[in-house]
Amino acid sequence: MRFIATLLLIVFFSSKALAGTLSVTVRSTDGKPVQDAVVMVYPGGQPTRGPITFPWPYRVAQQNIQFTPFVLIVPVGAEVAFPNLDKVRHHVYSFSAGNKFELKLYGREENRTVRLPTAGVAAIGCNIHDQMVGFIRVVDTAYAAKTDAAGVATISDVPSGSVVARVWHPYLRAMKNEKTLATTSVGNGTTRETMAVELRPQGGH
Ligand SMILES: [Cu+2]
Repeated sequence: MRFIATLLLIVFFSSKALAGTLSVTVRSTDGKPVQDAVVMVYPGGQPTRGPITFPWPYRVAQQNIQFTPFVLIVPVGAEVAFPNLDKVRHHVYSFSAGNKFELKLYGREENRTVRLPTAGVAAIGCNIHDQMVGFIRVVDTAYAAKTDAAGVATISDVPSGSVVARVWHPYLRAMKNEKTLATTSVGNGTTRETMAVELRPQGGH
């Protein structure tokens, strides 16, 4: 009995220790790399229990009459900062269900923070400048990353085993702007996947 218990513990801890990297390349149907796609990985199909932290700042600056970055990933419940680095004032808002907010006109060097309580999307705009468009993807998994200029997102330390992986982009032509990746498992080392997506014309939001 004790032997079996010990064996089970060894199996449990060794399987916990195994982790791999998932590298996803997102391309448009005409073969071009798609930047700013968000890849979300759910080990065992489950959201992360407990606190989630990412190494990048939870921050959307207003600079040169634009939101920077265009797409930001934050964990559910995160406090997001909205510093205004412009000389003009901005009036930032989101009408997205579950993550609505409004930051009344505020000026240069001023900062505001907002808590985003709901997993999903906060599409942000500015009441003064219609061309200002940005997106915050609020996630309930610790395993998420954004594609770079080459269309590649790399997610490391994903526990080995079966996973559900989803790709989201604000202009992805699909229900909820999201597609599920065919990959069903991550092993040791790097698992590489490619997804082709159809995007709506830029600015067609
Ligand atoms: Cu503005």
